[in-house]
Parts: sequence; C-alpha cells; structure tokens
Amino acid sequence: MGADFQGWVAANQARFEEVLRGLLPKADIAPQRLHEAMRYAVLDGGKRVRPLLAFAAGELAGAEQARVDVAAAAVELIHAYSLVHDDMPCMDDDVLRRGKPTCHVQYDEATALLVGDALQTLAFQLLAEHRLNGHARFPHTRDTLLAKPADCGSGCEAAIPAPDAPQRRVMASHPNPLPQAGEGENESLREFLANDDAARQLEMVRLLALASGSRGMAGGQAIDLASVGKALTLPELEFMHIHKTGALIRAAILLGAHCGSASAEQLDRLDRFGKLIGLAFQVVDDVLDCEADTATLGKTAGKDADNDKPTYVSLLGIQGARDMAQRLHREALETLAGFGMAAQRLRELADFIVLRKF
Ligand code: GRG
Repeated sequence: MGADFQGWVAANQARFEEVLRGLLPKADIAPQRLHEAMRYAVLDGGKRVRPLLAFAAGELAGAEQARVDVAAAAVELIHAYSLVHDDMPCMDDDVLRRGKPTCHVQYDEATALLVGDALQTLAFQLLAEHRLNGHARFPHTRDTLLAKPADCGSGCEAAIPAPDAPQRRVMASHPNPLPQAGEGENESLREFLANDDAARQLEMVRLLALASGSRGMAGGQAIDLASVGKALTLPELEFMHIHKTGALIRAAILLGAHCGSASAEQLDRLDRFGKLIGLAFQVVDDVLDCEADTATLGKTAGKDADNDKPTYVSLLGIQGARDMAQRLHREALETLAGFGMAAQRLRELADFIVLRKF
C-alpha cells in the first residue's frame, strides 16, 4: 500500500468525519441526551472501511462525491447501530468499542437501544431525502426533492448533492435504456428521467434495507447468537458471515456504484467482489480476535473463544484461516480484472482489508 493510497484514505476519512458531523442531529437539539449518544456512537472512531469502499466504487462509476457521501453515511450509520446493539448485555455484552466505553456503558441500556433505532432510521431518511440527480434542467424535481426539510434538525445541509451536477447516464441495468440528455427535450422524457432517478434512489433504499434486515445483517446476527457453543460446518459459518458482516460491505460497494453510472454486468462483478471481500474481512477479523491485543483493536480481544463461538480459526486453525483470507483476496481481485485502473482503489482496499492489523 503506497503513500498515495494512505493519503487517499486519510483525506477521505477526514472529509467523511465532517460529513457525518453535519448529518447527525446536533447534540443541543431535543432530545439532547439521545442525540449526544448518537454522536458518541458514530463520531471519532472506526476505520470507515464501508464508506471507503463506497467512495472507491463511486469513483469507479464516475459518481459525484457529494452523492456518495450520503450513501456512505447511510451505510456507516447502519454499521454504527449494529455495533451499539451488538455490544449490549443481551448480545455480546462488551464494554469497549473503538477504544471508548461502549454506548450502553457510557450512557445506559435504554439509551443505547434508542441510539441504534434512531441511527437505523436516520440512514434511510438520508437515502430518501437526498436527491441523486440534481440536473438544473428539471427545476421542479430539484425544488421538491433537493429541498432541505424545513425543520428536520439533522443538519442535513452538509452533503446535499450539487444542484448543477451534469445529467448522469441512467443505469444500464434499467430495462429501457434512455436516450442521453439533450437528445430529446419533451415532457415525457423529462418525466421519465425524473422517475428513473427516483427509481434508482428507491433501489438504493431497497438494497440497504435488504442488507440490514433479516435476510442480511440482522439475520446473520440471529444465526450467530444461536450458534454459540455449537460446532458449525464451514458452509454454515460462511452463510452466517456472508449475512452478518458481508451483506453491509456488499451494499456499501453497490450503493457507491449506484451513485454513478455502472452497467448491470459491472454491478454484478462489483457485487461478487463485495461478497468475496466481505467474507475475507470476517476471516481476518477472526484471526485478529485471536492474535491482536485489546489496545490495538480498540475492542476486547479474544471474545470469540471466551464466548465459545465458532470461527474460521476454530474451524481451520490460524494458518488455515490466513490461507482462506488469501484465497478470498485473490478471487476478489480477479473479479476486478476488467475494470483496469478505475478499480485501483478497490484493489488497494482489498489489500488493506486482508493485511490490516486492527
Ligand atoms: C445487532 C443487528 C445487529 C448486528 C450486529 C456487525 C455485527 C452484527 C456485530 C459486530 C460484531 C463483530 C465483531 C462482527 C465482526 C466483524 C465486524 C463487523 C467488525 C466491526 O467492523 P469494523 O472492524 O469496525 O469495520 P470499525 O469500528 O472500524 O467501524
């Protein structure tokens, strides 16, 4: 990983921190304690791997940064909520997260529960209220859809997509590819473009909901809770982690790409990349849980063994798990072959995910 990549990561992390600061409700807005706790759970910590993947996929698809920022924030809020709930006594019962006391320790259990609930709904609010396509030729849609909610109190002004952004090509996955902007200037085209944009936005909402719910992360968590003390087979473990950890990572990549312009075939390849690298992320997480210390991880190390949880390490041993991560990494990189240099950031992030020490 070169200095250029490290610079890209640092610049994006810093910019994104400000985006999140702007999108989260201010701590002095009622109910203050809940808003303060939401900011505590989200800000000042975390590697922001999912947003970085969204940024890299957005770059590949030629998306505008401001659009990807909103999509990445939605994914990160879901991730932050899942960590808050996962740390609660009824789940993993942990006291340390991102180097700080967990949310329920710092505040209280009821507040932590509400923090998770509110972060989750804020994620979908953001996806719903920020326009993807702000082409200036369609002021009626811009005015209604770009408008900042009068009193949402969420500071949502921070990352509204630029109103004069050029018209994006519609997604090639749309069943009826449209003519390019300027080819026809009639009312039905206007409507069609506006509707298509809204359809794409709806698709992003659907993708994030699917990745977060019982067929995604929450479902994976349910399997995880039910598997304590049990000996899972490798396919069962894989099924659990593709849902618990992988689904949101996949969604981050797809949402980033949806902010720009990617063909159905490109989206499929990105989805496959996301599936492989999402699983690799979890395999590495299992290795780190055994090998790294609490201070480095910013969360309690050795929890999986303490809780008698099946992991890639318990199934394959440390070396077997490392080998598996390498194999998934290699396969993930293969899926990017056709993208050339446009996928360079995704490749570098894949390297980071597999080589990381925390
Ligand atoms: C409560 C619905 C619900 C789901 C919880 C994500 C999750 C499911 C549990 C977290 C527990 C855990 C250790 C999962 C393994 C992988 C993982 C998601 C680790 C945390 O993600 P990182 O390393 O965290 O990206 P940071 O803090 O860097 O954002």
